[in-house]
Order: sequence, then structure tokens, then C-alpha cells
Amino acid sequence: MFARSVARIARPAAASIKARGFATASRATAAAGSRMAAFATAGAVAAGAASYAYFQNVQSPIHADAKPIAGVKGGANERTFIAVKPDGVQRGLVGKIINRFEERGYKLVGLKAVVPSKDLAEQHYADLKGRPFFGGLVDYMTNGKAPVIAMVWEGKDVIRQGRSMIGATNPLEAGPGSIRGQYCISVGRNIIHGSDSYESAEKEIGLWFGKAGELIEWEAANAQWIFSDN
Ligand code: IDP
Ligand code: MG
Repeated sequence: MFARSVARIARPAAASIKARGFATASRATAAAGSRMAAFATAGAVAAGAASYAYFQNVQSPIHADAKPIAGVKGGANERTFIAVKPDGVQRGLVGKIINRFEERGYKLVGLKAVVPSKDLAEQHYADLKGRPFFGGLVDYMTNGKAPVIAMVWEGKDVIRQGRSMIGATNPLEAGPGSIRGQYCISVGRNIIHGSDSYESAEKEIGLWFGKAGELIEWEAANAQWIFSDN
């Protein structure tokens, strides 16, 4: 529910990005003109044009992302939120983690490096508020010693399979073939997050990728070799 409302609020923002690019250009032009600085005017127009071009480029995904933010539950386009936490980034495990999902046949539809705000981390871990480790958890996620690598992966049963690939919360309980079972030994430094249900995926994708244009809908050329019931 929450995520849907985030998505609803966020989507129109995309449409306004182009308008914002234009507005920036005209504001800049007006300001420079009033100072009778022809050079500055030319610069501002160029800067405005450049920023307009930038927004044009970054806000024009191959296909508009029109599907529900976490895809269709149980469908081939189900989505989950996966994040390499700062300890995983510091330890140079980002590539290995991405590899696991890619090699399994899942599709990457969103990716960014973020130092989350305290507010974002607290909302993300809202169900753990009141636990003794909550403050330390939020600090380690947000202190900027390394970013969080936030991702959205798409594919059949990706939420459940993602949790299984990640392994138990306490890495000492995680199977040896799982990501946590292979790469870590401490619950407070368990390197990766994955949504634990469709509802969590909706909430988390909305929190981390709620702005329009942040998720890219694309067709994998090898899809027929990955998914078929024949
Ligand atoms: P999950 O990440 O496997 O979904 P949750 O129970 O949702 O596990 O906890 C979120 C995160 O909080 C864990 O991944 C871990 O980083 C941290 N955490 C959970 N339990 C403890 C604990 O007992 N001590 C310290 N950190 C914990
Ligand atoms: Mg959890």
C-alpha cells in the first residue's frame, strides 16, 4: 500500500522533469539578461540546454516502466529489492553478488550507489525499530564509509529465490552455497539485503527506486533460453 502510494506520488515527477529542464533554462536566461551580461546569457542558455539534454537522456528509458513496481506476484516479471550493504562494498563483493543473480537468469532493472539518509534507512528497517541493534544498524548503513549498492532484480520467483540465494540472516546458520554462507560470519555484517515477501518488495522498491525513470523495462535477448515451460 505504502509503496504503491510512493509510486503514485513519484510517477508524475518524471513528467515534470522535462518541464523542470525548460524552467531552469528560462530562469537562468532571465537572470543573466537582467544583468546585461551577454556572455553570461550565452553561458546560461548553454547550461540550460545542457541540463535539458541531460534530463532528456537520463529520463528516457527504453520503455516506460508501466508495470506494478514489484511486477506481478508469482509472474515471470516479479521483482525484488536486493542491496549490497556497505560491508559488502568495502570487501569488494559487489561483482560477485551481481554475478550470482545474472548467472541464475535474473534481469537487472535498477541499479545505483546510494548513501541513504537516516530517514530512508529507518523506514527500510521500520519493522526492527526497538531492537537493541537498530541504532547501530542504521548508522552502519548510513555513515557513508561506503555506499549501499541498491538493485532491483526481475524474474520468476525472484523474491523467494533471492532469499534462498542470500541465506539465513545469521551467516553462521546460512548454507555454504549461499551468499552469506560463502562470504560472511557475523549477523551485524551480513553484506546483503533481500526483500522477504512481495509486500516488502513493493515497499522497498518504492522507497529506493520510487522516482519515475529509475527502473528500466528491457527485453533480455536470451529470455527464450532461460524461461520456458515448453
Ligand atoms: P534479513 O536481512 O535476513 O531480512 P532481518 O531480521 O530483517 O534479517 O534483519 C535485518 C538486518 O538487521 C540483518 O540483515 C542484520 O544486518 C541486522 N540484524 C538482525 N538481527 C541482528 C542482531 O541480532 N544483531 C545485529 N544485527 C542484526
Ligand atoms: Mg528482513
